[in-house]
Amino acid sequence: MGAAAEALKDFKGFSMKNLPREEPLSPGHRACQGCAEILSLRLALKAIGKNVIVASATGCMEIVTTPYPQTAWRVPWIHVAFENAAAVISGVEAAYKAMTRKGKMEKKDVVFVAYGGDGGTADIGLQALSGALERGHNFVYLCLDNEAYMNTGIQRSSATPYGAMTTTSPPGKKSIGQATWKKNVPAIAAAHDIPYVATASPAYPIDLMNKAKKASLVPGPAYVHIFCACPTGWRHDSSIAIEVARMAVATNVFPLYEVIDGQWKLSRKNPKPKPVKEYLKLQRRFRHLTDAEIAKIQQRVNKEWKTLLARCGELEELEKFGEIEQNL
Ligand SMILES: Cc1ncc(C[n+]2csc(CCOP(=O)(O)OP(=O)(O)O)c2C)c(N)n1
Ligand code: SF4
Ligand SMILES: [Mg+2]
Repeated sequence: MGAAAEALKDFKGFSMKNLPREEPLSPGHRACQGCAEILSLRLALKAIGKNVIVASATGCMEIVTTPYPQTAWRVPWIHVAFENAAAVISGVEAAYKAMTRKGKMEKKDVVFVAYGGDGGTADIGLQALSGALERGHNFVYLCLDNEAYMNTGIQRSSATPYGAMTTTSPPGKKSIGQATWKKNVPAIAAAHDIPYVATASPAYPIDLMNKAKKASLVPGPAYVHIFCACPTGWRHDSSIAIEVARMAVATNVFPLYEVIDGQWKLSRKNPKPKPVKEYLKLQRRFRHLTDAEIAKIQQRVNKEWKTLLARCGELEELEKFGEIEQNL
């Protein structure tokens, strides 16, 4: 049994009956109505608990929780630059280790958490993240992926999906919107051979909380990539963020899985995937897409789903999907 599996063997998981009551991130923040990013962060922190030190990259979740002189945080929280949340939490964790070893501080089960948006993770903070994962610091990294630089006005990132409209990938006569495919950051994290990697969605809140908790229990680095629907940037009604997030899973646009000690495991099978069109049509950032472009996206989603099924050893699912993919 690997180190992560060993650390998780007694973890029973949360259910509707034993949800934690604590709220490390309090109400009264200034996120937009219907924001799934703040909800995801709240759920993850609830699961991890109060005994935590949090480093926040610049981004929406920093801005909306700490308008000077107020803060929505009830736990120690450090605002760092856009690019270095993982480097800062590495330093905090190393200092804590040194001070407790020297007897200068009492040793408690402190969890070290860093979070960043997709821009702060997939782009500008990727080097700091990779370094921290490679050095093996004992910390949890939460990537809050709303698929663009929302805080500064909806600019594209490398995690923006193909075809999406952003202010720096505007669709027009010569542009279909974002021209590149979404960077697969969870796979990059997994390539560091760390104990725990997972994808999560606020549409499956208990699953999200269990994954955040597991990430905090394993020894060494853990990475959780959370799909955060953003009504403001994705141009959908503020009442449907969870519906959009659920549809991303139902269409295989954002599959849920874990990688524990290097073993890939699907969290949800999807015997009857819905066509990606069902997901795209909920959001105005995709409304300019032609049927030909949608077909191209469908093909890409199918290809990535098959790669994931193979990584997870789901050979029966892979065979069944081969029979139905032409109809999507
Ligand atoms: C070096 C540097 N470049 C640019 C900025 C401006 N900036 C602050 S937050 C941000 C975008 C954040 O995007 P993301 O990480 O995806 O988080 P989101 O706001 O979408 O949650 C940018 C460009 C900065 N603070 N520092
Ligand atoms: S812009 Fe998007 S991610 Fe940022 S606070 Fe508003 S809804 Fe949330
Ligand atoms: Mg973002």
